[in-house]
Amino acid sequence: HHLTHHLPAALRGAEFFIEYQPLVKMRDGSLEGAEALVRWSHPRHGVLGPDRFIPLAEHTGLIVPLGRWVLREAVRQACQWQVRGIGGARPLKVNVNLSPRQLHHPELVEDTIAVLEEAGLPPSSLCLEVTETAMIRADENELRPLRQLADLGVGIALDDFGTGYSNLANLRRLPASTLKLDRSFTQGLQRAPADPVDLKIVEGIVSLAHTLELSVTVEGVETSTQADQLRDLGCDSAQGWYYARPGPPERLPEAV
Ligand code: G
Ligand code: G
Ligand code: MN
Ligand code: NA
Repeated sequence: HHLTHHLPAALRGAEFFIEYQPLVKMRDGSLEGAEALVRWSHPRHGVLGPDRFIPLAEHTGLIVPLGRWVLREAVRQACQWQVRGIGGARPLKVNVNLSPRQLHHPELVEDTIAVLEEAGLPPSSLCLEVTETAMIRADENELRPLRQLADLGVGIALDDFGTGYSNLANLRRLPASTLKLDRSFTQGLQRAPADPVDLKIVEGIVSLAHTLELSVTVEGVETSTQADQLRDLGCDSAQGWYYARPGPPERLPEAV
């Protein structure tokens, strides 16, 4: 694949950039932080989304240096927001996606600590997102680094939750602090009143999450109808086009 071929040079040549999508507290609509989403500004193909190159980077192992670059860049950015007092009294957080391959990397914990210390960002201002599927597949050895980071105060989010067929009892053994409800659930709440079964399913997941002391973030909120229903169902935070699309870091202060 020719894109695969050009990944290393693209990383050296700084062709990647990050957009940030706001995360909003549902209770009062305030800005809580943002998810870092990487893009590739390809000299010939234009801007490529992560779905075009993350799987390739995973396959070749380049995801490790690329992921490290995203982490350093996003942490540095969060630090700038905090220094400039954006988001008011509560310090803004940044969410960074981790690929399964990065979970297996022996230096994940050291690298993450080093990046946080270098920038001077408190660990609690960083949240690492790992897909539910990757988490379920992880064995104790692979969960240990996440647990170490969680013990330091780093948030761990179960991304795309509800698509991975978790054994629900299994959730107890995961070092997660947040469950990110997949946007397929949000889509079920497009109309009001929504299908009562769809409502009950979300209600059940939120209740289970809160019992396990996990906060719930909903993905893919596109309308006020969805936002209102998800807030009433007890979801804690939200992300989606209704609030803001992913954008450059300069746009975050006025995003919400
Ligand atoms: O909004 P967007 O099309 O950028 O996101 C598509 C997918 O790409 C999301 O599921 C997100 O988890 C993933 N993604 C975005 N940025 C990164 C990244 O830096 N690392 C990894 N591993 N995945 C990412
Ligand atoms: O990590 P994750 O898969 O959740 O990455 C977010 C992905 O979802 C990105 O591709 C982002 O552009 C996309 N996205 C963010 N908000 C919305 C939304 O409100 N609706 C839809 N359809 N996609 C969204
Ligand atoms: Mn994500
Ligand atoms: Na996701």
